[in-house]
Amino acid sequence: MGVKDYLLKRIAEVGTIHMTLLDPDKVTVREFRELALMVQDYGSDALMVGGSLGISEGQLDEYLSAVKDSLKIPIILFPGSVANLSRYADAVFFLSVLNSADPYFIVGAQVQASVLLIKRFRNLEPISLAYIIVGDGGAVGYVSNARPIPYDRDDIALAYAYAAQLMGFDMIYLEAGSGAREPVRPRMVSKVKQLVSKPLIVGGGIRDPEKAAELALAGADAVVTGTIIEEKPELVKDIIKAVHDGGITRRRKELERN
Ligand code: 1GP
Repeated sequence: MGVKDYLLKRIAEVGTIHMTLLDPDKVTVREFRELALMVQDYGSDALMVGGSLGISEGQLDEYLSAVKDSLKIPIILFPGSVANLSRYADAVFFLSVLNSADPYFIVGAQVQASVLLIKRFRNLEPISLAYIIVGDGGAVGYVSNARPIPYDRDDIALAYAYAAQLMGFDMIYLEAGSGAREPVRPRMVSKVKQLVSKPLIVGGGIRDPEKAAELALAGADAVVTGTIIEEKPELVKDIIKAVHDGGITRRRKELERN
């Protein structure tokens, strides 16, 4: 089964999946391996690997080859640049920063990456992703020259997400930015989810189980956490459980309504 199909299957099973983002720039190879195995043990559904500034292909290979054979969950690249590809991953989020003011981040980098995917990384499964930056935006908002959507402008987020669906992206990501002071608001998630049927990923600034559960209940199909594993690793297990419990509760309510 491909990685996209696996993610869709897990979303169908638990309502909301949890994905862990690890940035190889912030940890050693050994820490990377320990954290990846830990989150797999805690029930995280996939490992996303990347960062806004990015590391070289050689370094990435070193990190990923250290975990590849021990991980059962898929490794999905979350590239900050075209240099962040590795044959040791299973898939790559082929992302377009839809609300960047710079066409390079909407389609330019993707054209460059396509050449690499066709010629050098044929084993990587591309999953197209509309990446929409909200609120704080964090480093990725700055680096990709995004015009972040204000936290309370659900209407603008919905318009971007619906456009992404019409354009045929596989998945949509509402991103407040790594380490954001405030995550995307549940109200925005639920407004987008009412009209958009593509899997909706939410991340950035999620630091506690309560917030993670709120986002799952609001309609997120996937919740991503990154920074918390560096700040308070003891919370990660509860966050993953909160995501799954929130998703299952939402799924039950949906079934009761229909
Ligand atoms: C960033 O959404 C992810 O791309 C994760 O954000 O590091 O704040 O958890 P945090």
